[in-house]
Amino acid sequence: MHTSSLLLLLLLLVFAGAAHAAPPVGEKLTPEYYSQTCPRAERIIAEVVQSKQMANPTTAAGVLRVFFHDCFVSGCDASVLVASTSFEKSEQNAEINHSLPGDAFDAVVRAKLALELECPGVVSCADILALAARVLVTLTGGPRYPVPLGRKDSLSSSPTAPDKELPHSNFTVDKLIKMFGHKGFSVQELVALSGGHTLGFSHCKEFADRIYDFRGKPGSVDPTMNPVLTKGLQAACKEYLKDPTIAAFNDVMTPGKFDNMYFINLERGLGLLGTDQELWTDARTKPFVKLYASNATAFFDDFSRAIEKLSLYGVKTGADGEVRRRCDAYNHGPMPK
Ligand code: HEM
Ligand SMILES: *[C@@H]1O[C@H](CO)[C@@H](O)[C@H](O)[C@H]1NC(C)=O
Ligand SMILES: *[C@@H]1O[C@H](CO)[C@@H](O)[C@H](O)[C@H]1NC(C)=O
Ligand SMILES: CC(=O)N[C@H]1CO[C@H](CO)[C@@H](O)[C@@H]1O
Repeated sequence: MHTSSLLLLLLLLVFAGAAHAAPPVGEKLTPEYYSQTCPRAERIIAEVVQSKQMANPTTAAGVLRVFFHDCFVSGCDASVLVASTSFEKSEQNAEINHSLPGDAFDAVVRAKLALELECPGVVSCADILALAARVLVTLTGGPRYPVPLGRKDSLSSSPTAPDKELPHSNFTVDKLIKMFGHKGFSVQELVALSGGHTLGFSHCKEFADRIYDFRGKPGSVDPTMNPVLTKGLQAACKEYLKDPTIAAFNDVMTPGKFDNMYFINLERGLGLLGTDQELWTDARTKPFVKLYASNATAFFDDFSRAIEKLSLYGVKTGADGEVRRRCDAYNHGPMPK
């Protein structure tokens, strides 16, 4: 009597423990996930995003950033792609999304359309985004890293999560380390992933305090910024309050090329965002900046491992998600407008 109820309790505990520890029901992710059901998936995605990148060279940076945002907010589940409707607000309503580039969304939508013709209802939007990011990193000169497949698309998208889950350009290194650490990423992985800022641009408001009113003092500038860059940015951003679309390249030297120049820049005070430059100031992150500035192979190796890990963050499998028919809406149907 006693022993059997104890056994039952133990069994319950074991099962409860297992339910917590094990990944959600469903298959393990593998690069061969579509080899039977949609063998040309990868090639189709590559073709579509390559031609998009040729027509619009800002696509690569946009897709990489959207992928990062997708993964950090509730896992790599295409929740970032869901459009807000008048009935249901999505992540796209978050303040931080307001600058997510339309070209990136367009690239995914086009790839999805092509895939739905080839093998309808098979390839998830989360996998398309993950593969598109890899294709574009490689195309711009970066490493070709493995992308395990089999992500399902989310059944929800929270309009308040992005502002809580994503780093801001005014974060301290301490806050960055805490946020990445909370999600299971080391200091070294934080620095390697920050190398994504070798591509793309940031709007003036993201670094305006560094060039116009550092620490709230009008007219003062961030002393860690190279004065040549400060002068250039002050001129470029002069009208940014009137025209919020004005932006500057994250990597001022080789903006369209995926390379380790971002880290070399930091050594010279040429980081654009406060969070970029502080990786060089802070003793915990500096050694990795040094390493990646001096050794591009080390950067590519570590970036590859870190972004593959990022691509597995919080993924949904089995009944925890679905394969959306279109990337901007759940399959339970568009809500009436
Ligand atoms: C470490 C913390 C990070 C912070 C604080 C941060 C912040 C930002 C900010 C403020 C922008 C400019 C947005 C705009 O003005 O439109 C930006 C752009 C960008 N971020 Fe990050 N980011 C971080 C990490 C990452 C990571 C891990 C990746 C990818 C691996 C990434 C990829 C990008 C890319 C590619 C752009 C350029 C987007 C474009 O040109 O369209 N960022 N980031
Ligand atoms: C950092 O930026 C965010 C978004 O722009 C803003 O809401 C927040 O108040 C800022 N935090 C600090 C400490 O300035
Ligand atoms: C650069 O990094 C790679 C990969 O970690 C390593 O194998 C190589 O020895 C390093 N090169 C130098 C010159 O340190
Ligand atoms: C609320 C909002 O502005 N959402 C935007 C998020 O980004 C996409 C892509 O640029 C826009 O289409 C949304 O309007």
